[in-house]
Amino acid sequence: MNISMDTYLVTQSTLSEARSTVDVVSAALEGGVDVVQLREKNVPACERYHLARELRAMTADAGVPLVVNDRVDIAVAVDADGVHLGDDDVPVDVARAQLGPDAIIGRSVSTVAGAKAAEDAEADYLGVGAVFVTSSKQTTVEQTEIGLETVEAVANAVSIPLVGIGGISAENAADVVAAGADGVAVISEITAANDPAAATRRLAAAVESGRTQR
Ligand code: TZP
Ligand code: MG
Repeated sequence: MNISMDTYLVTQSTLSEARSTVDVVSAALEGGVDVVQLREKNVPACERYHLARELRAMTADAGVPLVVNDRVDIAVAVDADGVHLGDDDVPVDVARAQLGPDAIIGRSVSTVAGAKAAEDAEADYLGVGAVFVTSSKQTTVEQTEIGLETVEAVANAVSIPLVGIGGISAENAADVVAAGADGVAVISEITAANDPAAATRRLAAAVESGRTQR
């Protein structure tokens, strides 16, 4: 897979008081974001589909990949570039059969064993986290912080690209990349920022700086 993943925005409208998801994505695209993932866990499928269509048009204009969280059907319906899957979703090979060989299929992992399994299943990239404590992902299970050590261990164990996710900001993004991540995925750092375009640029600069620290 040959796409840049330096800065990766995961949408979650519940974390933006000031703006709609469309406005956040528009600003992030203006700031040069590399990948957009439609997440929106709390939005009904019909709304998620309409939002996906809108984001598809915007990201296509900007030449930026759009990935849909969880829902292979919505990804197919809006001609998204791919999907992002986790433990609760369909397996990577099932999504691949639906989406075809060129689709970008990402997999959330939090351990080295999970990362190797995802690579074996031919995922295209990994979302590794939660790197730091975050309140953005509400689960029934206590969210555990895997830390930079696990990012480094995963980076050493697989050869597919990986983005760190969870509690990442412009202040710690360089450390995540220095530990071996190819980029950083964020919700709140961009979504809850006063200026999402500027926040995106700051993150990109931090990623660049992390790369020089390897
Ligand atoms: N997966 C692991 S942590 C997380 C997800 C979706 C939430 C990331 O949100 P934030 O606000 O960037 O910490
Ligand atoms: Mg999922």
